This record gives sequence, structure tokens and C-alpha cells, in this order.
Amino acid sequence: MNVLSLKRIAREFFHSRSVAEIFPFGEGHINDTFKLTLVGVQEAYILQRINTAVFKDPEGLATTHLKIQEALSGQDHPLEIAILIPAPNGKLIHFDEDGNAWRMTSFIGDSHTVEVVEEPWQAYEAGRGFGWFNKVCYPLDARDFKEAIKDFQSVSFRMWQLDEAVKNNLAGRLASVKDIVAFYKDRQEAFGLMEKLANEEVIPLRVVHNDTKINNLLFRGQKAAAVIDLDTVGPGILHYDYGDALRTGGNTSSEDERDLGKVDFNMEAFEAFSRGYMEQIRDFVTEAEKDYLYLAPRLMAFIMGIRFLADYLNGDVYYKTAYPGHNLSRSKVQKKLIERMEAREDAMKEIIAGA
Ligand code: ADP
Ligand code: GN1
Ligand code: MG
Repeated sequence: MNVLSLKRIAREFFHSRSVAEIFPFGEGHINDTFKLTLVGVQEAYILQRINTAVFKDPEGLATTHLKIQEALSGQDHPLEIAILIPAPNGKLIHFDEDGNAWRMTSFIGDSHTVEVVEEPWQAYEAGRGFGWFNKVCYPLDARDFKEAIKDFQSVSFRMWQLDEAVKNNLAGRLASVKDIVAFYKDRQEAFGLMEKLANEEVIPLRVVHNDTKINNLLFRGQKAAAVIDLDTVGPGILHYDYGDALRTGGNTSSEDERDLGKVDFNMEAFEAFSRGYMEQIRDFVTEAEKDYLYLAPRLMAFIMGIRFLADYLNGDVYYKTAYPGHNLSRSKVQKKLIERMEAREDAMKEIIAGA
């Protein structure tokens, strides 16, 4: 997208204002994100082209976003979310002539993301931030929300996708990854357990974020300031949010680190995150939920490990990649994290009990 076309899209939302500056922003894997400023306006904005290959119903995303905005209204909150900016005709999603779907939101000013947690306070704040989001969603009814992506967190669906990718071997890459495929296949039963408990409602279905990777939280100074990327908000279990945040925030390296020697599960970050998280959810978390929290970071590393691996086998069609083995590197990192967490199961249980 060139700057002129982007400015034309931005004008759909701000008829009477000229764009001062617009440029690509952030590290997301799915949407195309741009930061923009307007002439004579101090606040900045975020313009996003929604990836409609991934999100088939962009207007549904806006509906969900509005529900969260509404849940937050009328009360002061320690954190915020980005606010949707409608076009002058009231539309929240603008479709351009090529069928691309665009949305505008407020920019969370004076904020930054953390890609790798280096200090315990960052983990504590992340726990507080995502726990806050779960608490805000607690009064909402999961039946009023649709899954943005069908079977998004389903282990059986993700395993089926991996099996298909292995069977089709579309990119001709199978021979070199047979042992990694076997690693994940070996654990399929164990991780199916959580899905079973959710289906049987032993673990309650709630409205959750479903994509709490650490860079979907914004910090201001040394405080968590905002939860962003609400596209996947919908039915789910707390474990998806707790687990995904720790799969990323508890990783001593980045999600795509190629030197596996640098990848480890950071127990100090795990402890601090769990403390911040529990402080927020303690009034409504059930005993059954608590019993399985220790497994959640592993579950989410498992789900992501097979999603990255399937995308590698399919020829990198889902995630943004920077080089041909990028998805494989990501999958290997998840494998290493699972191994490190398996070795520390007892310690993880103890930390959760203490939090
Ligand atoms: P994706 O679905 O592609 O991950 P995100 O909505 O997470 O898209 O946006 C990508 C990145 O852009 C975020 O990780 C963050 O750095 C930045 N970002 C997105 N929305 C905002 C916002 N409202 N204010 C500040 N930064 C934002
Ligand atoms: C994607 O959109 P982003 O980059 O925050 C993905 C998540 C994965 C993550 C892995 C809709 O998140 O499920 O955990 O990449 N989002 C979608 O980095 O597939
Ligand atoms: Mg994101």
C-alpha cells in the first residue's frame, strides 16, 4: 500500500481533516497496521486493514468491539482499550474498491509493547492487565458472542489441521520435520483433556480475549495501560488467556528465536504474572479452573506449536513470515517451551497455589 492510497482510506474516516503522516506500525502477524496523525490534531490514530482471509466477518469484529466498549462504560478503569472511530456515515468498517476491510481506532498514546519480558514487574503488570480484561468480561454472557474464527482454540481441530498438512505436504517440507510432528502427536491426548473439560462444562465457558500474546498489551511507563487486538474476543476459557500470555511472557526469548539454547520458561516471570493475574480474578475463579491453570501455558504452547508447524507444511499461507523457515523456528520454540514446562510441573503447581 502506498502512502497516497492509505491517505485516501483515512479520508473515509476523517472527511474534513488532512492526514499529516501515516506509516506501518507494530509487530502483529495478522492485520496490516498503520499509525497516523492529522493536521492540527494532537491525538494519533491506528488504521488497520483487517485480514479477511482470517476474519471472514469484519463487521462482526466491530460488533464485538462495541460490546467491550459498552462493558467498560460508566466506570473508571485502571486500563483502557482502543476506541473504534466511526466514519461520518456511522460505518465502523470501510470496504475499499478492492474489497479490503478497514477500521480506525484511537491510538493509545505514550505507550510501548514488551516483546520479551526481562523484569518481573513487566510480568506482574501483564498479569494484572490481562486479569483485568477477564474481570471486565466476567459479567458478559458467552452465548451472546460468536467465535470470530471457528474452533480457534480447539485442540482436536488444530490436530486435524496438522494431520491434513502432513497428508498433503503442500510445500514438500515434510521429510525434514517428521520428529517434530511426532513430538506434537505424542502429546495430543494429554492436551485434548482441557477441551473435554470445557465441553463438559467442568471448566466454565466465559467471554475471553483469546489472543493474549504479550505484545497485545500496552505499557505506559512501568504500568500496564491497555489491552488491544480484540479481534478474537469471544467464548473461551480463562486458560486460553492465562496460557497464551505465559507462553509468550514466560519465554526468555522471542517467539521466533533461532538459537534454541536461549529458549527457556522463565519461572520468575511465571510467578509474578500469576500473582498479578490472580489478584484480578480471585473473586470469580472456580476451584476447577484453578486446578488446571498449571497446564494452560503448556496447552497454548502446544496449540501454537502445531499451528506454526501446519503453516510451515502448507507453505506459510497464514502467518506473516520474514524467511522460509520462520514458522518452523516458531514451532521449535514452542516445543522447547513445552519440554521446559513439563520438567517443572510440580514447581508450577506450587506457584499457582501460592498466588
Ligand atoms: P495483529 O492482529 O496483526 O496482531 P494488532 O491489533 O495487535 O494487530 O496491532 C499490531 C500492533 O500495533 C500491536 O502489537 C501494537 O504494537 C500496535 N497497536 C495496535 N493498536 C494500537 C493502538 N490502538 N494504540 C497503540 N498501538 C497499537
Ligand atoms: C497471531 O494477531 P497476533 O499477531 O496478535 C494469532 C494468534 C497467535 C499469534 C502468534 C487471529 O496473533 O492466535 O497466538 O499470532 N492470531 C490469529 O504469534 O490467528
Ligand atoms: Mg496483535
